[in-house]
Amino acid sequence: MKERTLAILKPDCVQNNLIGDVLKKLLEAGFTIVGMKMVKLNKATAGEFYAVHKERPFYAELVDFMTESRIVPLALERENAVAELRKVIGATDPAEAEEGTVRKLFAESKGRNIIHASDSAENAQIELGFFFSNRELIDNM
Ligand code: 3AN
Repeated sequence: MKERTLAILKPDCVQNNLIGDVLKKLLEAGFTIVGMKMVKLNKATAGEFYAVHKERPFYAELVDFMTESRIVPLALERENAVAELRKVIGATDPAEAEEGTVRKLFAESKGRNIIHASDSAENAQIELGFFFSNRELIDNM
């Protein structure tokens, strides 16, 4: 069954002119882009998005990074989208990511790691709702 998940092309992706390269990898991996926008988060909104990481030592750094510049939230669709996207992006730390993954190819560190992907079907629904209205994601407006 087709499933949807959320990806975010992070500030380092936008700053380093890698939007096109990363989108190409995602499309080659069989994802259909069903929603796409460019936004700039403020500290409050970025903090809300990453609220689950509030107690982690890197939380402030993460919020600062995600508000450095514009980002590109993407609603992506394919069979088994959540798990397949995690595979395509690779491990959080690019040094540990497998060859050919987005983070191995383009990311510089654990913090500045190019792309976010929802980690479960449940979080995908919540995170899609954070950036896209139902209306934006229906196929026949
Ligand atoms: P993933 O993005 O692979 O799901 P998580 O959920 O462990 O990774 O971490 C959420 C985000 O927090 C990561 N995308 C990364 O940008 C950031 N992060 C994780 N670990 C660190 C760290 N040690 N230092 C700085 N940022 C980190």
